[in-house]
Amino acid sequence: MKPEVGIIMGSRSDWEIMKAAAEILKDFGVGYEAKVVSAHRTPLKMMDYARHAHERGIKVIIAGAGGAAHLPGMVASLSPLPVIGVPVKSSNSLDGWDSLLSIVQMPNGVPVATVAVNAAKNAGILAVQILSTENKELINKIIAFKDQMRANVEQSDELT
Ligand code: RP5
Repeated sequence: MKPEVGIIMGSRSDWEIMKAAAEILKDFGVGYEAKVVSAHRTPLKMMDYARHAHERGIKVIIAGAGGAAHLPGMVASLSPLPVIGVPVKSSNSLDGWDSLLSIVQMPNGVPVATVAVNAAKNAGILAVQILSTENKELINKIIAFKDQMRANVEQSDELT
């Protein structure tokens, strides 16, 4: 399947969290690619990825990183694509706060749509929703997904 979503992360160690984005994209039948692209360790690769992803048919980028998480913001500064940031509570993280704040507190003009700490699944859902604005089949799948979620809650809303 042709990748439409680029999932990138600062380290292989982020995959344990970031694979939830890949799983939800698989569930919705959306093609993706997943790569390690580090703002600090491979900055030139990051620049190349951010500047050219849209030319290869990527439509949304999901970027996850922990600690001093510069990857989502730097990619957003270089790419015309929407970037969804996933703060990862990594081994070098101050409980996820450092990553969350460095991803969410972007300057005006360079947005990163930031999800909750470790919420790669939500990043995947948001990517599908962005793609679904131009794709009737995907929007119907999102409607069905929400219906199912509501039904699941309603079926088990009694507490004993
Ligand atoms: C960040 O540092 C990465 O995104 C990762 O979350 C964290 C730790 O990386 P490793 O030392 O495990 O490679 O740049």
